[in-house]
Amino acid sequence: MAKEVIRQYLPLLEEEGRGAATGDDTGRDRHYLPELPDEDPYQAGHRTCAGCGPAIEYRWVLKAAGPDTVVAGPTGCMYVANSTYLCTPYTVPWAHTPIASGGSFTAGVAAGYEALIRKGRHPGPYPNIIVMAGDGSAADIGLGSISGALYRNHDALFICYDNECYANTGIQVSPTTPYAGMTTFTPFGKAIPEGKSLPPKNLAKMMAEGHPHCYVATTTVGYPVDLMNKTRKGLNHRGAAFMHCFTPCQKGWVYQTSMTVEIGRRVVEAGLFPVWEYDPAERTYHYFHPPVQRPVTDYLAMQGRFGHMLPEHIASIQIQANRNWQDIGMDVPAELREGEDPAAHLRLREETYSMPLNRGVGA
Ligand SMILES: Cc1ncc(C[n+]2csc(CCOP(=O)(O)OP(=O)(O)O)c2C)c(N)n1
Ligand code: SF4
Ligand SMILES: [Mg+2]
Repeated sequence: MAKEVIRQYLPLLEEEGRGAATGDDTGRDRHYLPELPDEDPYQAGHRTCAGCGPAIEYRWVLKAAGPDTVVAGPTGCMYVANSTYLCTPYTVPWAHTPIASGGSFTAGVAAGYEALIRKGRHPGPYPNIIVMAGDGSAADIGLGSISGALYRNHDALFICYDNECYANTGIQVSPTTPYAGMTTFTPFGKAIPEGKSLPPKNLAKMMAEGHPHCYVATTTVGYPVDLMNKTRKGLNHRGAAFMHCFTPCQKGWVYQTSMTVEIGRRVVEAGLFPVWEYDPAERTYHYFHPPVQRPVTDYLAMQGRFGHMLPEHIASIQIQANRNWQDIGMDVPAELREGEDPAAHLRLREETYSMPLNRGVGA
């Protein structure tokens, strides 16, 4: 007789008090974390760049998931920089997959564990099964295989760590590269002064709208507790879950290495990366309303990849941000409305912007 497949349950971490997102007035408490597990299934000693956003995301995700976890990683920085010959930073089983097949590989792992447990050939419980794919993989080359696995509802967590470029092969444009983001394939010049002229693909909304039975969430490395709780909710969800995590790439975006977490917050406060959860039971979106709303220049001016932007490019990003504020049910303050006019801006490299309160070393 088939054995029962027992699932794990991961309790949620405390988000109130100093663990919650705080504003400029109350201090940003970027380094405060609640009681966390001691285990670090993603250990130090890997070879990602200093300040690498995806490495921070990997660490929090695997800390939240714990030791009874199996991970897959399609080709990208987080495969190449993490696994040199005979050496990986993982203390849990980990597999590299081709860039196109993160979804199908993970579907196979999930179906395999179910079968082994039912047949009594694995004692269980069912492990946490996670794939962490870059944006080039999840939003582009491997999109079909991830969509297929979500559609078939395999019990696993599918994550896109989004550094808004094909980083590993030399910072090429990807579908999630923002408008005006400079990459080696979208240089600015006389013909196209903004660099990238297309808007980014809205991957997370595509996944939620297209797979309404799945748990879908967005988060950033600027909100570690939110990131870990969404990891746990995705794993606790019986069936397929998808999480889109904004992860700055220090090398590709050109900013001070200590600013990765700050940029992960500012993108939300600038209205450029809405943080939300989609609940498949109610079929509704729950939007996070940040305590601070900033002009987009507070975010853009921290990064060299936007340094070429002209006033009309900044205004067009502010228009997009203002639409996002309305979409998530927030008012647009007059100051941000004024930013829709190119006459309100200088060239980006001449703009002044507010620096973070908690400056890190070297900031
Ligand atoms: C089918 C295929 N095309 C191209 C490549 C080359 N390639 C290796 S890593 C990489 C970049 C992947 O980008 P992303 O998924 O965003 O991960 P990141 O490097 O940014 O972490 C590419 C294009 C490949 N390995 N396989
Ligand atoms: S290039 Fe970017 S994503 Fe890749 S290791 Fe460096 S900081 Fe991380
Ligand atoms: Mg990428």
